[in-house]
Amino acid sequence: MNKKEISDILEEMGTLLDLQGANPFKSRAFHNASRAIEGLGGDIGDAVAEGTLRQVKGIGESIAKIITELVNTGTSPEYEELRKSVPEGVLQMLKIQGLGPKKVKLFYEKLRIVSLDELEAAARAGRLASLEGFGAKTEENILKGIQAFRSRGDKSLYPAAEKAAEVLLTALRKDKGVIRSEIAGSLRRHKEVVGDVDLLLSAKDRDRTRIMELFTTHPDVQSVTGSGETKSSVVLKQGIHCDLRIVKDEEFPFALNYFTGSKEHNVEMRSRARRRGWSLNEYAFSRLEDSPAGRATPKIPAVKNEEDIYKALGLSYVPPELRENNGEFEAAETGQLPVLVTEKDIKGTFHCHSTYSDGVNTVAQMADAARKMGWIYLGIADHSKVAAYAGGLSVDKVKEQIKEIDALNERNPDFRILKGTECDILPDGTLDYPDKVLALFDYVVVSIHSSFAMTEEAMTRRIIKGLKNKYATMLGHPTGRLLLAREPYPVNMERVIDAAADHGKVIEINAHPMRLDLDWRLCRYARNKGVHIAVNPDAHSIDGLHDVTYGVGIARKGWLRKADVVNTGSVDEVLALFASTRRS
Ligand code: DGT
Ligand code: CA
Ligand code: CA
Ligand code: ZN
Repeated sequence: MNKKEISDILEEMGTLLDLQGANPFKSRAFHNASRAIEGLGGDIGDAVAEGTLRQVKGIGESIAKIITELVNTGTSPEYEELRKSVPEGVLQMLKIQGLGPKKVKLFYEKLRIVSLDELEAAARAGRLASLEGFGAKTEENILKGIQAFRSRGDKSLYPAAEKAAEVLLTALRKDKGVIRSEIAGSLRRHKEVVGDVDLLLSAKDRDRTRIMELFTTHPDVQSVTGSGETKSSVVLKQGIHCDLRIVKDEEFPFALNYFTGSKEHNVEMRSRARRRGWSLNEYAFSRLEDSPAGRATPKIPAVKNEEDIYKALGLSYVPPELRENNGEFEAAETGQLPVLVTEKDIKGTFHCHSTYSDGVNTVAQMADAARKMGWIYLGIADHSKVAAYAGGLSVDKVKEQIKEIDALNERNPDFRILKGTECDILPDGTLDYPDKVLALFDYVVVSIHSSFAMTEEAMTRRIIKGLKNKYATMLGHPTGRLLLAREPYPVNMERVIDAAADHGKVIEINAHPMRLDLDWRLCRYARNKGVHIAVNPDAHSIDGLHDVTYGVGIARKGWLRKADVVNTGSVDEVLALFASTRRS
């Protein structure tokens, strides 16, 4: 164990003692010791071995004993004991802004709250206000704090990371010394959540220091966690971590390739280079001393951009989204990489809400916005009747909406509003409207919004039963996950996809940045089974329509081509496909 680890454990022990309501002198001793260790010069192992711990100010006999145990064995009985006394989730609550041990202790002891989820539910229900000194305002602040903690976490949702990257890059590009610049890392690979943002640029050596300073002093930067000539790291005000690397321009393609990753992709790139007798790193190709190809080592070709690196290795250019060592090398070797769907291919979308249920814009406003985006159709799929909390539609309302849409369509023959519903799959797998109502729609999105607590087997059967309904067209947000906030419900997605294939049903990629569900890892499986995918924004407003872009990113990451995505088709093609889903 190193100094940092020991210091963290002492700090945690102090906090655990606070939570237990122990003698404040005792807990303070641990907090003090933690700081003393953090600031200790030299090696902690040496201090233990030489028996000099007691000479450190702030470290008494009992804490010296604990540190010795930690260094020698990696743990200490006293620490283990303390940890057992307080549930994990209670410690997590301390990470919420404004919550210290005193308040958390109250929640835990008076209300038996032992996790963030429970704390959130209690704040929502107004149960915290029953405690002395708490009111609606504190509850509101706690909810805000929980939300901030979740969006921060260790990771960021894609749009927040993308926005941060673009703001920084735009600022840096104003410097005349910047030659090339690019987003790298998981963001460039279009992962659904991003750990840290990686930025890369090329510049002459003499310009580096100035550009680095531009980065570390940017107004969005909250703290600088590392700074050097070629790499700096910062934490932004929104809590997002960001690395900037500056390389020479001739190194740029290699650095871009390396820092785009993934690690697994890089490993395979390197091993393919080795087989040619070259080494490959973030700066260049070079000749291996002990080349397996011996004298026959091919000459290293000139590299001007990333394409040249792939070409040199006998590969076609691999789009960043596919760089997960997930079959892209085999495909790139044989010229079989897919031509990926693009945003320009999208002609409309299907899963959108209006003021009839919980949307904020009218059907006409939504359609108008879609037309302005260059689309030729828009599907409105409001909630079904059981979803009362979301303004689910009665059968009368359904008929009223259908009439309104028919009238709008008659007035605007150049644009088609499609009549859909987002119909709940009830716990027993039946749908929330009877068949004769479902038959009124052009299509039916079936989804789950309640009764999540089921076994995987029961949930899988429930979804398959709902999807198999003659009138079901497509499955909405298949796992119910909310990225960085709510886990998926238990469901065997392979079996659901198999059922969709057997019954000719569509599955959506819900493009809302917190969902991105169907997961990209399953898209190719679905595609290979012949399942069509719809990219749906689940828009509750005009702005929400633009989320389609995130869904297209996920479709690309899932190897989908234009023909695999339903909403690249014309109105007639879409309606024909929808009709075909009712045959089974
Ligand atoms: P993240 O930030 O966790 O969402 O994921 P990445 O992929 O952005 O990971 P990050 O920021 O740690 O590193 C950026 C890229 O740098 C990564 O995708 C591949 C490359 N890289 C980093 N560490 C290693 C390594 O140890 N080996 C190899 N081959 N590549 C690495
Ligand atoms: Ca990263
Ligand atoms: Ca990084
Ligand atoms: Zn929904």
